[in-house]
Amino acid sequence: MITLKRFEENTQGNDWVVGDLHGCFGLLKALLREINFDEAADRLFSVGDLVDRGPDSAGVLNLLALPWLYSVRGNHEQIALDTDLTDNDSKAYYQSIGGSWFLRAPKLAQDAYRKAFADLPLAIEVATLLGPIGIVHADCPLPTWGQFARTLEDEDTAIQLQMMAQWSRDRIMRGNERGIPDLRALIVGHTPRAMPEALGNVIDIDTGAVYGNALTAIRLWDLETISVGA
Ligand SMILES: [Mn+2]
Repeated sequence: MITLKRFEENTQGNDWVVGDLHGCFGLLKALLREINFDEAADRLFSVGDLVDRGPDSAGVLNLLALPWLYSVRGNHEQIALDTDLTDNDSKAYYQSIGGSWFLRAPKLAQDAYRKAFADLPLAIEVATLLGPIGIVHADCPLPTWGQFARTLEDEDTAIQLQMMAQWSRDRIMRGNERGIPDLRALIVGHTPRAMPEALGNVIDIDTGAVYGNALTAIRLWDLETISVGA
């Protein structure tokens, strides 16, 4: 299922979005301390790519069980879903991009990982006082969020949109500053940058935690970023 999940405004606490974790869950703990995360009132959204390459990927089910954490599905979760475990080339590809933790796991565990990843939405929309904020792993593949949301309901085209939403680096490569006019901001990851980087109102918060750089979170009410590590 290719879905967009909508959240009401958080009137009790702060909403944050964290960048690509890739199994760096220890660094996430440090980040939560740094932002004084309040588990009773705050919400943590994720741009996806929770797993692969990093040390704690096998613990992802504990992360996804946290009642205050909500993630979109990144290209790495998608690859865990799509890898053909009877095909050596397919497995070799996943291995080459950090999937050995998954390939080594017992069949029952692989099934549990896949069930959890299949449940993740492709996109999240969060209401804030200053307007809606979109969250997707790589990019909004259409000029407006509204078009994207509507087109996702059409199953024939949704699969192409899913690919672009999880993989596209087109906006960042072209330096396209047009932004997404019907959102307050779009928060993405997928393309590691030295610092959080805004193109128009599209903000990439992947600061390459798994490559020894920083892990970044952005607070939704003021779009302030905080990084730990590096
Ligand atoms: Mn990615």
